Amino acid sequence: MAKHKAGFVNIVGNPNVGKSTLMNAFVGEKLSIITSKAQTTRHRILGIVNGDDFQMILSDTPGIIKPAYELQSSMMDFVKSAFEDADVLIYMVEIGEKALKDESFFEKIKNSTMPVLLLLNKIDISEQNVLEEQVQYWQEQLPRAEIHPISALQNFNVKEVFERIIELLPESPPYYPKEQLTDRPERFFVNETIREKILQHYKKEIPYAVEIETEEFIEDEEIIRMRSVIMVERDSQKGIIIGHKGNALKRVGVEARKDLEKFFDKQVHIELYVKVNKNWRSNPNQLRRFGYNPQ
Ligand SMILES: Nc1nc2c(ncn2[C@@H]2O[C@H](COP(=O)(O)OP(=O)(O)OP(=O)(O)O)[C@@H](O)[C@H]2O)c(=O)[nH]1
Ligand SMILES: [Mg+2]
Repeated sequence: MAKHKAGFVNIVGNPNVGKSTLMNAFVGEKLSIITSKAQTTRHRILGIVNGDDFQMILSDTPGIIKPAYELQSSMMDFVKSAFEDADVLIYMVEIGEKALKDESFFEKIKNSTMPVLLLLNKIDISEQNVLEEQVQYWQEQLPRAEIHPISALQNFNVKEVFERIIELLPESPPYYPKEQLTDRPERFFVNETIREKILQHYKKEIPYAVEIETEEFIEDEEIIRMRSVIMVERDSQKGIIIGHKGNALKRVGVEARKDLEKFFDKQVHIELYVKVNKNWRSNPNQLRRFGYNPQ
């Protein structure tokens, strides 16, 4: 039998390029939330793909930005950590994009000694001649990188890239038990599902001022009962989240419940309430409490 391979495959890139879409496609589960808004992902999230003779440990990371407040600095710490332990680095760009939002990260990619796969995503919305021009551009920028055009959304070239990553993985015993899919507890997925609905339904700054904490998660034979708090930074935001006659909040609850029933494959009852936690995203203690501590 072939020797066992295992390693860390870390996905980095600008916001909204499709990093989470790719990780979910590789894992075959919705581990990371996906929306059309930038900064959807706030943590480093592991997705583990197990085969008889390999274990691929993927990391989805937040999109690279220049941080403006503490929460964003912590998000960039997750990205930095992803440069440090990668066996294979996936740098994802989307069609039409020219450079990373932060040049220091780009220099890190340029100077890294690990294998770099540059994935040019969203080719389903691109013309052939644009695609060729982009491949050439990135080849000049990163001569050492392997370039693969893909569509993470439509699963184009995703399997081929997956096979190529396995080739690049070092020989190693598995790092995690073979049945493990992620490093995150169940409550994390509850929080993220609720946050996804908030990103989808509220405008401007609201989703970025929100953090979720699931206080109760009780699984019975038939049903999982959960209670989660939606935290906002200011009183005015609380009213917006709740909405007229509570309708906006109700919608978040209904949609999150449907997704969570699919995710856990069980009936779900979810109770939501809203609380003001003044300026939590600039407060180091609060950030630690919500799991944004440097790794
Ligand atoms: N047309 C097209 N859209 C895509 C593709 N991959 C992802 N998207 C869309 O791009 C948007 C962002 O996708 P995400 O996977 O959330 O992107 P991300 O890089 O994880 O974003 P952040 O977490 O905010 O950094 C979503 O609306 C996706 O549906 C693709 O291959 N083609
Ligand atoms: Mg993401």
